[in-house]
Amino acid sequence: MKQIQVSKDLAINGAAPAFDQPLHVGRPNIGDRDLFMKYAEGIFDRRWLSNNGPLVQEFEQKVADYHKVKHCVSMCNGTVALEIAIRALGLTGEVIIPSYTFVATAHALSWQAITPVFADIDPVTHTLDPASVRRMITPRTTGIIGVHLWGRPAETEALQQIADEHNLKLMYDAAHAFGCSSKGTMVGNFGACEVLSFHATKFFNTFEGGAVITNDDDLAEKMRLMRNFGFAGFDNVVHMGINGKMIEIAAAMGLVNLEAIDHVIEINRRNYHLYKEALSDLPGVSLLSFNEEDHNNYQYVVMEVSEGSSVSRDAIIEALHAENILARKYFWPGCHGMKPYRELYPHASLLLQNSEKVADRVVVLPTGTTMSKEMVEAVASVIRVLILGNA
Ligand code: T4K
Repeated sequence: MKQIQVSKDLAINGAAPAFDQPLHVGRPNIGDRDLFMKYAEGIFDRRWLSNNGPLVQEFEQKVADYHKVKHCVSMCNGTVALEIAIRALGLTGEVIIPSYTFVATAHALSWQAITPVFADIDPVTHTLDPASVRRMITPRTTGIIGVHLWGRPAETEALQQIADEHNLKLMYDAAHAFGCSSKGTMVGNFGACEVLSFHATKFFNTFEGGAVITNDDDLAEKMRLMRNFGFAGFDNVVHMGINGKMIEIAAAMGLVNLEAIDHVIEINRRNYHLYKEALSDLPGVSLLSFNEEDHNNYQYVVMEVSEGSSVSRDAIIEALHAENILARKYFWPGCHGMKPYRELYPHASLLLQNSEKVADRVVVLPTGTTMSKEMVEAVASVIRVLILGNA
């Protein structure tokens, strides 16, 4: 790795990239490989590969305990988990979601012929603005899906109040929020149910995977049946269903990564604070903060670039990519700006001004166990050079 000191050292000025290999946002964290191999041997010995195997059951119990909820219904990925939760809750017609989220939140509804209606976000928290949610309610609305974006819980009390007043179902896309809490209550205990993602790029992964966590016995039972084609025992199909099952080898990865979770969070926390310290005095640049009194997983380091910055957000991304730092502008341009939804809602941006503003500001920086202290410092110094060199 090259030392970066002055602006002419940047790759966009003709120098070699700061890093020989690309630094990715979402590089997987992988726990003890020997333990994983032991689990794999057990799977082969038992010849039980899928369909609610013993590792899946053990994994579900541990994830439920971790979040202090009654049920964890594991699934093959977070998107299918969303789809099953939406169907099990009986959502139809229109469902209100933020536009500023990963597109899977919207797709999970559209895929089932339910209309996603985009509400705006709070520009500070990046989560659903309850006032905007209220404005989007129509006679066709059946539910709200809040998103705990970046692992920071949405405004759960205000959303529950709206749902209760209008007799709407409330659930959460908690894909980013494994292990997070709000005012001391663990994610999993808000709304009717909450959906986790264990995708490779999440700080906690099962290769691919997801789950719905809930305290509702009937809902959990229904989702267990739905993820297995609706079968309630041999030959007896009682629900519309799909194949949404988690496989044993994914659960093995989950059990291994659960052992490593404290270590991963500690590294993420360290990296976040290193970035924060190094970038805090830069004009026009700020890092999204976390409530340190709650549980956070710090899996996304979100830098916001405002008008006061000497370099635009897109120019920063371009310069970082030239240095082999593959920062991302998640979740630009917002779902309403993506082709399947842009054509449905040509005037949506009039109602989604905060979403558009935030989508134009965000740069997500690499973190996780593959990022050493020195690497984080080097990424931060590239950003410093870029901003201060152009001020
Ligand atoms: N709701 C929300 C709010 C979500 O953010 C997501 C997923 C979902 C629902 C749906 O959950 P899942 O169905 O995915 O379980 C990635 C992930 O694919 C996606 O899971 C995630 N959100 C989203 C935020 O990020 P992309 O399009 O950014 O993926 P990609 O291929 O560009 O990979 C990201 C970076 O990670 C790249 O720089 C490469 C690196 N990478 C990736 C993989 C898979 C690795 O280094 N190793 C790997 O194995 O969507």
